[in-house]
Amino acid sequence: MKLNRISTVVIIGVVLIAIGVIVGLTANWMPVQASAEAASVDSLFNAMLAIATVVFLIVEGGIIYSIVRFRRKAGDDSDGPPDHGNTALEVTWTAIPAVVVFLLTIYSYKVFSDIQAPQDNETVIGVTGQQFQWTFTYPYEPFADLTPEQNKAAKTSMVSNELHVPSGRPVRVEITSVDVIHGFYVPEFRVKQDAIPGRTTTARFTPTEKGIYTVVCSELCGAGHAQMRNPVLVEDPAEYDAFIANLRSKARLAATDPRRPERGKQLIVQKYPCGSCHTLDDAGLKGIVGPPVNGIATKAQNNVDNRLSRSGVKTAEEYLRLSIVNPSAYLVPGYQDLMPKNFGDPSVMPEDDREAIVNYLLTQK
Ligand code: HEC
Ligand SMILES: [Cu+2]
Repeated sequence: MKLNRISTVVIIGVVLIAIGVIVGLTANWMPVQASAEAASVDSLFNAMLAIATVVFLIVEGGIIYSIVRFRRKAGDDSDGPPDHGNTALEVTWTAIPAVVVFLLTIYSYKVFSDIQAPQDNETVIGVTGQQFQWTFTYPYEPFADLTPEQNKAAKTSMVSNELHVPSGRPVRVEITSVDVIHGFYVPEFRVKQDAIPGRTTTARFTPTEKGIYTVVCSELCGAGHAQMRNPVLVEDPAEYDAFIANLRSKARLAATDPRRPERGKQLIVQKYPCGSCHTLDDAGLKGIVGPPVNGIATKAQNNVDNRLSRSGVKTAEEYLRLSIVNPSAYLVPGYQDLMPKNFGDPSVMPEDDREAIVNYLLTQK
């Protein structure tokens, strides 16, 4: 009888483990593996999935078995027998999971430290999270013929809202946020790292699969969280170098005449998150959280809704500047006070950027 029960338990155990292994080996729930690190993350995930499958079957199977086997007989209104536990059983069901969790800890730590290990010749790209857009800052080599100030200005223009990365070269991203906590997440790379204001976090990956992916935000960060998606382009190293060269020539132009309206347009589209809230046809922005800014210069000049007088300014230019640095000073009727309050901070938006944007908006008649 006893032997019989033991062999039943062993057979059930073997069958459940076999099912777990099959699920772990055949599950294909992840998107394409576009980085060198993806395979080891997937192996870890599948190992956990196999174990979770066995646990799930034991727990759910036990519940269903007990519901059927120990169902109350008709007319039996007696209490169940008092039960004071079973020490051997409790030790077993504590010890086995403890060992499993311990092994998984070692395995996960190994995978994590392998993929975070520094590599030679890393391409370092800055990542900034901001309600509601990612911006990427690329490496800058100073121009020999520019003054230090001009080089400084050019450096702040090495930004894009597209993440371009060279296939086959190791990349390190240095991530931060200027407002709330965001999460830098590229599922195809199996990379996910929090973006924390006042701190720099890092993540490493080596892109391997050419293509266009998406970096999303994995922390609920406000009204436009779901729009916080930017393209990721894995390119041939030569294409990537051409992208950098192009950014560099734009940065050079920005350094010598930083307040040009065309630069303002470029900043609105590429550097600042205006498009996640505003519609502006001229720049291709399609946000709906804030008012459309088509024809904003004319609206401001004509003092529509008394916006100039009510915000205490005289000219359209002053009004537009105030709308950016102190959005709460005057609220456009029908809209809430949702615009970011940190554009007045020069570390978030340098003066030249702000003036270029104002100059650009003044062209929107
Ligand atoms: C998180 C959403 C959000 C972002 C990002 C945002 N805005 Fe706004 N913006 C608003 C809202 C909401 C209003 C209306 C309330 C108010 O007037 O402050 C507004 C108002 C404005 C106005 C006044 C419009 C009018 O009709 O008078 C201007 C100009 C403006 N934003 C420009 C910008 C620029 C430039 C950027 C990017 C640097 C930007 N906004 C980014 C939400 C946003
Ligand atoms: Cu976010």
